[in-house]
Amino acid sequence: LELRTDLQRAIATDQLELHYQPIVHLADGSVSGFEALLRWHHPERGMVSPTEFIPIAEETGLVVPIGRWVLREGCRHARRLVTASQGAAPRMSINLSLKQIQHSDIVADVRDALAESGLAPERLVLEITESVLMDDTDLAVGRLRDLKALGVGLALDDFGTGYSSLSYLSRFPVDILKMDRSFLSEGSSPDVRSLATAVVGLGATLGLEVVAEGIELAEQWDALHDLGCGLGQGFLFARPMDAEASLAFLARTP
Ligand code: G
Ligand code: G
Ligand code: MN
Ligand code: NA
Repeated sequence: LELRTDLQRAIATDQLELHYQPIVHLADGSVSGFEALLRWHHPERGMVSPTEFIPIAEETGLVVPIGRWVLREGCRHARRLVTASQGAAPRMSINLSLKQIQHSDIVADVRDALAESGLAPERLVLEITESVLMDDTDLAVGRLRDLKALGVGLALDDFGTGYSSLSYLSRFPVDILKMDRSFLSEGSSPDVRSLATAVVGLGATLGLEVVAEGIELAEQWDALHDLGCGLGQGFLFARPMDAEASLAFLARTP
């Protein structure tokens, strides 16, 4: 497809941009950090979603330079947010794809992005999905251990949607579970609620932080806080926003 050729040009011509969505403490709504979400402003098609172009980037290998750009830009902006913050310094979460972990020198890329930005490693969280854990286990375990050794945090994204068994959790050095938003989609349905309860309990048992994704309603916030879920993300708190807006958000939401 022509999107492939266009994607090659996207980095060089400044068509990529990161937006940032806050992750908040459910106790009081204060900011814990932000998740960087990639946006592509295509010259003719307008905004192209990452769900559309990340698979193309993976097939073509473009995910390596794109991912490297995301790491550099995300860390650079995170450093600005840390400098601007009045309270606890916010963390930055960055999504990594399977191909990035397999085919790039991801450890060097992360180390370089940290060094270049001056961001403290513990302020960076790398989000991976269960597919990373399942695909090539030995390679993935090795890479994740090397990343952990840099001092960054690791989050398991979309947790609960894949096929990974609980045994993965003991083999991979994960710090954070991001509970998929499908666990909240039925709102107050008892089944969904009991699944969310199970994930929060699992996090507590294993000493992992839990982030509930996709919170859209005040009742969901209340229910999750009552369950003991520490962190949340969703349209109720804020939609993904551009870099300047994220600085303003941090300034008014300590
Ligand atoms: O951002 P939503 O805004 O539409 O993101 C859609 C999907 O794209 C999510 O699953 C998200 O994890 C993924 N995504 C967003 N930004 C990035 C990125 O920088 N790298 C990778 N690999 N995936 C991303
Ligand atoms: O897979 P990942 O968790 O990285 O995807 C993040 C995606 O979730 C982004 O596309 C983001 O825009 C979307 N998102 C964030 N908050 C909400 C929400 O409250 N509701 C819905 N429907 N999507 C959300
Ligand atoms: Mn994510
Ligand atoms: Na997710």
